[in-house]
Amino acid sequence: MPTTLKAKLQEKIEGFRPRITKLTKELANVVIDKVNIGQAIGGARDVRCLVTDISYLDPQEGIRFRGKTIPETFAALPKVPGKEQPFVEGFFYFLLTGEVPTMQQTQEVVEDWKSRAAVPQYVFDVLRAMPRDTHPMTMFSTAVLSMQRESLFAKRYGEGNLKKTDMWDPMYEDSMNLLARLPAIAAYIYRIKYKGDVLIAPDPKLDWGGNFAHMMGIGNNYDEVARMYFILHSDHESGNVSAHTTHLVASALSDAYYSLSAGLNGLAGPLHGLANQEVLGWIQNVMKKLNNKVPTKEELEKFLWDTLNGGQVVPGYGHAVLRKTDPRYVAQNEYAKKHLPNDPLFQLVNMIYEVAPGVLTKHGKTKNPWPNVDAHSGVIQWYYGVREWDFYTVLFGVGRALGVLANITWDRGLGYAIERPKSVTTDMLEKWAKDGGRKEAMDD
Ligand code: NMX
Ligand code: MLT
Repeated sequence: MPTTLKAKLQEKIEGFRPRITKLTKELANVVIDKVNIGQAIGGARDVRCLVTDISYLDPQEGIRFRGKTIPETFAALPKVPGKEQPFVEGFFYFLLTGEVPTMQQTQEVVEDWKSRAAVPQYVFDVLRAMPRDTHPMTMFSTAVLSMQRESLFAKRYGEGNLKKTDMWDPMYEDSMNLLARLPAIAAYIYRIKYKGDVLIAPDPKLDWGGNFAHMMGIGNNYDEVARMYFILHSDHESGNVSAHTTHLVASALSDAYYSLSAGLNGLAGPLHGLANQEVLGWIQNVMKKLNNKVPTKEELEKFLWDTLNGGQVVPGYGHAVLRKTDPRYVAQNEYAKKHLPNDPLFQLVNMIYEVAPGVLTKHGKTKNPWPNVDAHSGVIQWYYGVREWDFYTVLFGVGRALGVLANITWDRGLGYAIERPKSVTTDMLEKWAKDGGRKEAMDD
């Protein structure tokens, strides 16, 4: 008997298919974008060639999950009893189906994930075999990949009779199994790396976010931070490196384990998810240079210029799509105003917000001088006692898994093709530049 979530997902996928069939069979030649040389060399920026209905990023407004802004999303979802933040389980139901679940439907996902949460012992053995100075993102990605032997998708595909229209089913099962296990894996990495190998067993009474906080060993309402953080980091449409990589790898019909592990490797880059650790490193460096004195605005301005003149980026600022302050930054800022208003690091982050956009604008390179999600996330973690900042990207990764796994489940539901853009040579670009453009493209 499928759960409500699975039955609802099947209904949604089947209802959606005729739209995709019409678009690919009858309307495939409708032009939606053109590509220039700058975009071909410059990371395909702004080229509209990916499709997802799970989230959409407007450059001015920021992210909407299934059509809802961040405040609307948080307001709509069922809350954990006695808490302010929603269940992550209910949020996943919403991402996957586009419908806000009832409390009962949410509880069903809570129970479903609990029933799948046991992490195989060999995963812990693999982590233990790794040198303890290995970056936690390497450990996290390796742990995910090590479980690939569990893939139901790979098993069903290997049996030779998995129909294309049925592929979403084992992809969904793999995604649910993976999600259920990620909090325990992430907390295990944290505890063996930084907490003297003293492990904390899961508490079967707790929800996904609550159990994560419990296994991390962090109290003082850190469960609320965990829920907020995972939801905020979940999805940012399809073109960012982690989402795109996960989608790309899954497009070869690689299973969810291969795909998520690949996406996490992309997230581990300093221009992407690692920026949250870089921000804390940057701030600590400033404080160290000032013998732990809080900098003045003038001192801060000088440090920003030193970073830029040293040929480095200011971490946590700028974005490939956004042209305003990231609403994920705003959401965290509001949380911090309420729960840690007097924290010196929070005050410093606010001061950076007052100074950095002006400096970046004067510097004149970035198209967006405003902060992104990573400018804020480390500060809240630091306040709650998670001070090992090289762990921060793992937290991003646990959250990002929600979005990318929902996406690849839908990819299989809608039968999206293997991804294979066309490359050209530099000689070709130079010739087309001389000709005033590629003739065939201009004729279209
Ligand atoms: N500090 C200094 N220079 C910057 C910054 C920044 N924060 N942001 C962009 N630039 C530079 C960029 O390096 C590029 O220089 P060049 O022409 O010499 O190559 C120029 O400005 C134009 O870049 P943009 O078109 O504004 O940005 P792009 O879309 O290429 O890159 C980021 C977007 C996010 C990679 C870039 O803004 C950046 O490196 N930011 C700092 C790192 C960061 O916070 N990353 C996290 C992003 C969010 N996330 O979680 O993934
Ligand atoms: C993300 O959340 O993936 C980042 O903001 C990067 C992006 O969207 O390009």
